[in-house]
Order: sequence, then C-alpha cells, then structure tokens
Amino acid sequence: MAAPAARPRLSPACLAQLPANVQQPAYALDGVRIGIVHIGAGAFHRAHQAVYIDDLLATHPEWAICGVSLHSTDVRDALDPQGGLYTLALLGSERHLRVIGALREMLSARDQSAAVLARLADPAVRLVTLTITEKGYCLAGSDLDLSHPDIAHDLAHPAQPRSAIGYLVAGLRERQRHGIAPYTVLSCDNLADNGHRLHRAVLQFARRVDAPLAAWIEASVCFPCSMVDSITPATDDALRERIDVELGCDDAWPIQREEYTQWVVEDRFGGERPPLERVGVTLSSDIAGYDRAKLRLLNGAHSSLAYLGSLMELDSVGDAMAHPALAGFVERLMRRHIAAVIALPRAMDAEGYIDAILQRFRNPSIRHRLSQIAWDGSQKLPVRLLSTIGESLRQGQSIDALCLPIAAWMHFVRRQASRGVALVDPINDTLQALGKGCTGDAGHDVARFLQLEAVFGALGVDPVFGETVRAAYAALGDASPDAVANALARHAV
Ligand code: CS2
Repeated sequence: MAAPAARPRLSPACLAQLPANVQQPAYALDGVRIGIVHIGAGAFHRAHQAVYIDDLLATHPEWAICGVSLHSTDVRDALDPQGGLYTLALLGSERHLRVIGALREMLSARDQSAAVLARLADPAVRLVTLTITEKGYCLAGSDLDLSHPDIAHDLAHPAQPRSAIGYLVAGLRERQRHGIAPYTVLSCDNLADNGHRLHRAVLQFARRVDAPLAAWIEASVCFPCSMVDSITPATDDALRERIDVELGCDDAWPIQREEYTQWVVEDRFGGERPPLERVGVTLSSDIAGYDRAKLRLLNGAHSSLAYLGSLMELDSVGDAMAHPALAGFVERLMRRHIAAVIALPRAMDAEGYIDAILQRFRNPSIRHRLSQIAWDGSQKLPVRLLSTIGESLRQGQSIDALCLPIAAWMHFVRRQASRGVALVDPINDTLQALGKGCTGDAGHDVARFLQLEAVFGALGVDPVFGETVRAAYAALGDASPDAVANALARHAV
C-alpha cells in the first residue's frame, strides 16, 4: 500500500487549496504594509489583536503588523516558513477555522536586534503595541525595578536593549535623532492602568539615560490604556492534529480561543491611528471601569478557580465549574464580594456581565487548563484579588471569602515546592525557598508569605488581612482535595 502523501506546509501558495469553510485573509498578502510593531507576539496577541487587524487590512492596508519576540525565536521559526500565516480555531457552539495573515513580518530580538530597532525607527510605523505579560514591565510596585537584571543591563547599554522598556526608548531615541514623529505606545496587557504604568516606566528609564529625550517623550508620546479580553487556551497536540487534518496542510503553530472577544482602547493617540472602531474595537475616553470589571471579576475568578481547583486536583476551568461547591463559591465571590465593592462603568449591567463570564467558563468546546492560569501568581494576585481586598477593607466589608484563594495560592506554592515542581513565576526561586520552609502551621507559614512586599505591599502588615488569611489557610487544612471541598462547603453556609 502506498504511504499517505505528506501534507504540505501552510503557506501563501496553499491558500487556494484550503477547504471552502476555512476563512482566509480578505486582502492580497503582498499588498499590505507594516504600520504596527507588536512586542510579544505570543498566542494571546495572535488570537486577539492580530485578528482585529486582519479584518482591518481588507480596507486599510497600511496597518500590517511586524511581530517581535524579545527572548525566543520559536514563533518566528514557526511562522517564517509559512509566510507569516497561521490558523486560529474559534471555539464556539460551532468550530470555525480562520487563517490569519496580519503578521507580515516576524522578528526575534535574540538574533535580529538591529532589524527590530530599524523597524521601530521606520516612519511608516506609527503604533507600537505590547503583550509582554505583567512581568515584562519590570515593575516594583508602580515604579520601574532598577535592580531587574534586564533593566540594569539596558541602563548600562541603552543601544543594545534586552527589555521591552529598553527597546521602546531606543526606538524613540532613533526617531528623535532623525526628526521622525514618535509612535504611540499601546499596552494590551492585563494590567490595571496599563498605559499609565508603562508611560511612567518608560520615562523613569529615559530620564536615567538621556534627559532631553525624556522631555521629548513626556511632551509628545501618547500611552493610551486598553482592556483586552478573550480566553485563549495554550496550543496542545490535540489542536495541532485536528487543524492539520482539517486544513490539509501542516501548521507548525496554530492557536485557539473562544468566540467571544473584546478590546477597549482609550482614544488618545499621537497622530494617525488605525480606525479600530471599524472592526469592533470600542474606543473610549475612560477605560478604567472596563479594566477594573474585567481584571477583578473575570481574572479574579479565574485565579481563584486555578489555585483552589489545582489543590482539588482538577484539570481545567470546565472541570472546576462542574464542581458545585467550587463553582458556587466563585459565583458568590464575584456577585457578593467583588462586584459589590468595585466601581463599575455606569452603563454596565454587573449581573449580566457575571452571567456571561460564568457561561464562558462553562464553554464545553474549550479545555482551558488551570495550570496555565496558575502561572505568574506573584504578578497576577495583586491586580486580580489583592486590590479588591484593599478596597473591601477600606469600605469595612468582610474579606473572608476573598482571602480563601490567597491562602489557596500559598498552599499551592507549598505543595509544588514539596513535590519539587518548579513554578512558572519570575520569583520561582524565592517561592520555592518559602514553600520548602513551610511547616503547615498557619501562623508560621502565612507570616513568611506576607513578607513578600512586591506581592502584598501594605497589606502584608495589615493586621485584619493577616488574621483573615491565617484563618483561611487553617481552614484549608492539609489542602487535600477533601479538605478544600470541606472549606468551600463551609463558605456556602
Ligand atoms: C487567564 C487569562 O491565564 C490567565 O491568567 O486568567 O489569560 C484570561 O483567560 C484572559 O485574561 C481572558 O481575557
């Protein structure tokens, strides 16, 4: 019997042979021009912003994207042989495949640093966007962390940057030198006040390397805030296999996301901006309310499911939502303890927003692993849960329920350390040492965690917070699945 014919690699030449139900770029790939540099071209960017831009290119060919990876060459090496194309699986009630062409160039700063700097200085580039995750901002509180190794390196060698902040400033310096108008810098990360925080970090960096440049940045560069939302489970082998068969081509790095997507952008650009409103983006003069709602409700609930659910040995958000005690706890957490204390946009129907989140978490077409959401807890907890706890304390509200996921994170760190499993977290070494030193005694263990100033800030020395987390840690007992289920059941009454 003849061996089955090898499938060709996805590429522009294959587009004509793709099945008719696979959506394709509605523009000529070679008829568009780079107008955006995106730093951090990981799965979230490729499933979210790049899809909006893919729609936009059909009518506005001058806004194609040059994607940049700062540390790895993986995305570039996967997409280059495919002419930048990749497949997105949209997981709704019906599955829908779409080939995206918006990333017309992929660079890795690891071995193409000069090309990245040249793109940043290109006058046709008027917008630089970022998804570098919380840790990519190198912040300590709201200031730039000058002791961060990448920042220390970039301050000493500003023309050979490693960090996103270093690249943004180096690019702006080139533009200032050559009399080119600056680009607008748009953070698309899950960080409260993302534009303001990035602006502050960039200025703090620039002031140390070049005071006139810092003044120019202050006077002429815009850093709008934005809110991004779409659940994007990491690519797994099951997805790769399904896509290759359905496409009839091999795609080295397909991605998946839920059907739902939202992008709210503060309308504060310097100079020309892409007409994002034409492709479903909400432009707003005040996005703080949207941002707060999304980070505190959706992401706060996600992180709660991740730590409590992982202790219960559950695998995915869907599994966690199928556990009545856990699902009920998270729903109450959102309705009674988060939505009740935060200021939401006036037009927002909080109950409807929460209903929609719960439905998205229950989406049967998606397997979103809790282990993925549990990454980077030290970076995520402050924005997602601790900020709400601070607000509840100021309003004199109970923080009992909100402290349960915080205590679950501490048990999770302890459990991973005792099993010798590294955490995906920029402070893994510190957390491993902390976890290994835990004895199981709530007073002893919690006191050690609360010394993490970068995570807990002023809450670390708040007596009410300390006492409540200790009680929650003790309530989780030995953090076995049964002990966690019992603690959740007690919260139900
Ligand atoms: C998740 C988010 O991995 C995580 O931490 O909470 O990526 C979440 O899926 C997105 O923010 C949804 O927009």
